[in-house]
Amino acid sequence: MDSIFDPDNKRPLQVLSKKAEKVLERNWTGSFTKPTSHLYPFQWSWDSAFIAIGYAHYKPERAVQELRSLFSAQWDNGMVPQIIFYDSREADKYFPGPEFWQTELAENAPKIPKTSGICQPPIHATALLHLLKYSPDQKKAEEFAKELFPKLKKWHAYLYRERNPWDEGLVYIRHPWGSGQDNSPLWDEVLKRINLGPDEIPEYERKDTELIHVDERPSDYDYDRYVYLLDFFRKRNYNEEKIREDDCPFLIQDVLFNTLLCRAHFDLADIAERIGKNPEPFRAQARQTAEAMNQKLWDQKHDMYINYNINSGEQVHAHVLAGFLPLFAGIPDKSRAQKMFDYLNTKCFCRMDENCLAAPSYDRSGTGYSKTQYWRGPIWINMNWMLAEGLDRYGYSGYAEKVRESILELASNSGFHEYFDPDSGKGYGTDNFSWTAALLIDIVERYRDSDLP
Ligand code: 9WN
Repeated sequence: MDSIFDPDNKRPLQVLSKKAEKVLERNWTGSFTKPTSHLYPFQWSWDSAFIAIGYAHYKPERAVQELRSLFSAQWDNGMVPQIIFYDSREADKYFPGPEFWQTELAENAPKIPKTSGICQPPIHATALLHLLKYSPDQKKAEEFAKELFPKLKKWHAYLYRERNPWDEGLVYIRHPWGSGQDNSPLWDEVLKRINLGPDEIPEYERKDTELIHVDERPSDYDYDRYVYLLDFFRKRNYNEEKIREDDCPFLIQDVLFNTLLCRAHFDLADIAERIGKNPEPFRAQARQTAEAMNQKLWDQKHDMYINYNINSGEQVHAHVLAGFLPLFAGIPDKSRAQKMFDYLNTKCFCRMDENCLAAPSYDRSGTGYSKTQYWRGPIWINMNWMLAEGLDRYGYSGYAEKVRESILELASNSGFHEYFDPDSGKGYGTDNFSWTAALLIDIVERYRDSDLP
C-alpha cells in the first residue's frame, strides 16, 4: 500500500479530509445523512450518531440536525428506531421497507414518519458529548444538549425498563440487526436453532443483492430468519412483553450493545453535569451494567467478552472484534485489559509488528471467517475507531495510533467503503459510505497537530 504520511507535507491528509466532506455532502438530504445513497436510502440510527461525530468539528449545525431528525421519530415508549423512512418515494428501493414493518400496529410508534420496529446500539449520548467537546460553537452545542437531554434519558430508560426485565443491568436485543453487526458469526448458532417450515417464512424479495455482490452479503438462509423474526414482532404488535412471553427465539445480551449503552450512560452523566443536572443516577446505572458485563459476559478461557443467549442459558463462543470493545466504555480492569490486548495483538486479529492493517471484525482462525463477507472478517471503520479510543483509555496508545493511521490509509488507497479486506485493504460493500467518511474527519481533526506523522 502507498502511504499518505509524509512528515514534511500534511496536505494529502487535508485533501483526504475534504474528500470525506464531499461524501457526506453527497449523502446529505437537507435534514439527515443517508448511510449511502443507493443501498441505504433512509436514516439509520447508529449511523447518524457516527456521522454527527464527524460533523461536530466542521459543521456542528449539521450534527444537531442529524440527531434532531433522528429523535423526532422516537417512539412514545422511548425507543429510537433503527430506520426512519423519511422519503416514501424511496420505499421500494430497500427491503424491508415500511409496508413490511407495519409499525402502525404498534401503539407507541409515530404515524409519521414511518419507522422500523427494532433499535440499534445507543451511541447517541456519546455523539452529543462529542459535539459538546469539539463544536466550535459552544453556546449552540449547549443549547442543543438541553434540548436532547430529556430524549436521551427517555431512550436509555426504555432500554433499562423494557429490555432488562430481570433488572440485571444488561439489556437484550431481539434481532441480529439490533447489534449493528448483521450477519456476524455471533448469530450462527442462535439462528441455526430457528427451524422453519416453508409456510412460516413470509413472502419477500431482497433488494440488497441487486446492488452488492451476493458473496459480500448475508445468505438467504440468514435472511429467511431475519424476516421470520420481523414477522414475529409484527404479529405481536411490537409489544415487548408479548414478544418475550411468546418465547421469541432470539433474545441475546449482546456485548457491543451493552458496552455502548454503558458508555452512553456515563456520557449522559457528563452531559447532565455540564447542563446543571444530577449525574449520579446515570453513573450508578452505568456501573451496574459494567459490573454485570464483568460477571456474566466475560470469557475466562479466551480473555474477551462474549454474548449470552437467554433462551439456551449459555454464553455464545464466537470471538469477534466487538469482544474487545468494552475497553471503549472502561469496563474491564487493567489486568483483564492486558489479557484482551494480548489476544488482540496476535495473528488471530492484528499483530502490531506484522504488516497488519486495522483489526478484522472476526478472529481469522474462527469457523466461517471470510475476508469479503459482511461482518464475518472484513475491517469496519466504526469498530476500529471505537477500538482505538478504548486502547487509548488503557494506555495502549502505540497500537491505537496504528489503528487510526490504518483507517486513513484504507480510505486513501481504496475509497470510503463500507468495509475492507483485512489483508489487501481492498474496499467492499458500498462506496461513499457516510460513517467511514465522518470518522475519518474526526481522526484528522483531532490528531492533525498531534501524534500522526
Ligand atoms: C440493516 C446502514 C446499516 C448499518 C448496519 C449494517 C447494515 C442494514 C442492512 O447497514 O445493516 O440495518 O440492510 O444490511 O450492518 O450496521 O447501520 O449503514
